[in-house]
Amino acid sequence: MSGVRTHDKRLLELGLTLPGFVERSRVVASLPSLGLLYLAACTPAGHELRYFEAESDGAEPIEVYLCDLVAISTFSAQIFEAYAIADRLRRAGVKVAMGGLHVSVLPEEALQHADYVVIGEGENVWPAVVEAAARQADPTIFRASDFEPVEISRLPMPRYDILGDRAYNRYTVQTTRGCPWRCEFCASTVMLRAPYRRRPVDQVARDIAAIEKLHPQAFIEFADDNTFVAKSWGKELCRALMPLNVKWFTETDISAADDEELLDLMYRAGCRQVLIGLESPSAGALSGLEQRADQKARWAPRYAEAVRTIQSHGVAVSACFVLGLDRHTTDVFREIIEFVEEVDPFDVQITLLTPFPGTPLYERLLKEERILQPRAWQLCTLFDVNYRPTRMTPQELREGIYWLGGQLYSDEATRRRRKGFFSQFRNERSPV
Ligand code: B12
Ligand code: SF4
Repeated sequence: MSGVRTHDKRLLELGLTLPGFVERSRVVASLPSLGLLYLAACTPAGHELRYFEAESDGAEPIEVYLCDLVAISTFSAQIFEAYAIADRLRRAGVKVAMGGLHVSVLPEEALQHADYVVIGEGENVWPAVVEAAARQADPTIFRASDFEPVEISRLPMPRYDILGDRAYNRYTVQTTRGCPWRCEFCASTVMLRAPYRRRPVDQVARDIAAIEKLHPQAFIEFADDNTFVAKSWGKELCRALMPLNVKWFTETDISAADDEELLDLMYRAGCRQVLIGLESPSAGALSGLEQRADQKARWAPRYAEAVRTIQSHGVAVSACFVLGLDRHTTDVFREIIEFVEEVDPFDVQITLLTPFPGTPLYERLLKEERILQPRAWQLCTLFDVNYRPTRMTPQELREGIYWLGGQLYSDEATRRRRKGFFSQFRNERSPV
């Protein structure tokens, strides 16, 4: 399902006027679903495969009604659109299977709309779903844990070839699955409950080469949660990517800054930007947020230096902040501006604390009776407030993101940061 989602009207309006917002939504407006391309690669022989996008208006293309079985991949923000599509398809006699992050945590909810619901990673389950559909089996829930675990070194090549000629801004490749950390609010692949795994680097290179053959000079986005946890594997990956001469973007934690050889290799291998979840500019608000080792609070005192180190190697940092953590007062908006002006990350991303279903955060806020509209999954956009913060009101939080967005994404602020990035990069490169 294409497109980005926000319901907050003021933010939508701001999105149309602030250059930084517009630029970013253009980039992420549409990416293909890598999960579905993996399923396509795991489909038993003898079936014809087609890939369709339901556009941002939630409408499905008419051709989808010609299918016998439709696989829908789900995130929370679009789940009601997905259910509506599933209901229409089933009324027309088409079988529907659903999987992905949302239905993996709420399978019973999904089973009211789909014939087959899959919990967890889809690759090894999918042939059984296809087989169930072929024999018109009754609606049921499939659990990945009842099948062989997905062997990361034997993932097939995603079927990029079925995407047709739709122009995507970027194409996604996975190099790792999961993340070793456990942030309270995290709704990423970490939710699929498998451990952190790295792919063999030659297979990653194989997948990228396949994309480049179909779409020369395509920009690659790694659909990872945290790529460079293991530094020596990271270096191996970069060495394998160098000959491909591609440009790419990924998400990683701040520890990438600890290894300058890695940073150098990343730049030489085509890494042009990393997105890093700093979450808050200082340690105070971060304490307890990462629940395994309190890692984010431990890293925070080094944030400024780490961002500069990464950027000095030519890799731009998109610094991400989550607004509305329990220890945040309205001072946080100003603190973020101060951090950003001091450090000049190339890009900044601000989102609101979001209680995604299945996360420890959702459970805690529900218990504390702080969720404003329980089960309003359409608000899981990262830009809509659906809980009561502790040290400000929901409205103060909303006003805060409008104000901060205005400050951070103005032409002038964007230009200033970019200038800062290039001067950090140049200083490193010029002979002393
Ligand atoms: C790429 C990406 C996008 C792309 C999505 C392209 C697409 N059509 O899929 C774009 C840029 C469009 C996007 C947009 C948004 N995204 Co996004 N995105 C990601 C990202 C970085 C990677 C997803 C990915 O490709 N994973 C790799 C694949 C292989 O894994 P997978 O999708 O989980 O699939 C596996 C299983 O889930 C399962 N499976 C999946 N689908 C199906 C279907 C069936 C039938 C079966 C059997 C199995 C199955 O099998 C697959 C293989 O094992 C994730 C972060 C993350 N690491 O997950 C965030 C993430 C998914 N996005 C998120 C959000 C919030 C959004 C937006 C709401 C943001 C916004 N305000 O607009 C929108 C919603 C978009 C929409 N239209 O619904 C959240 C979602 C959390 C949640 N519970 O919903 C995540 C987790 C980021 C985060 N940490 O907050 N996003
Ligand atoms: S570091 Fe990022 S991906 Fe890992 S658990 Fe925390 S929020 Fe999730």
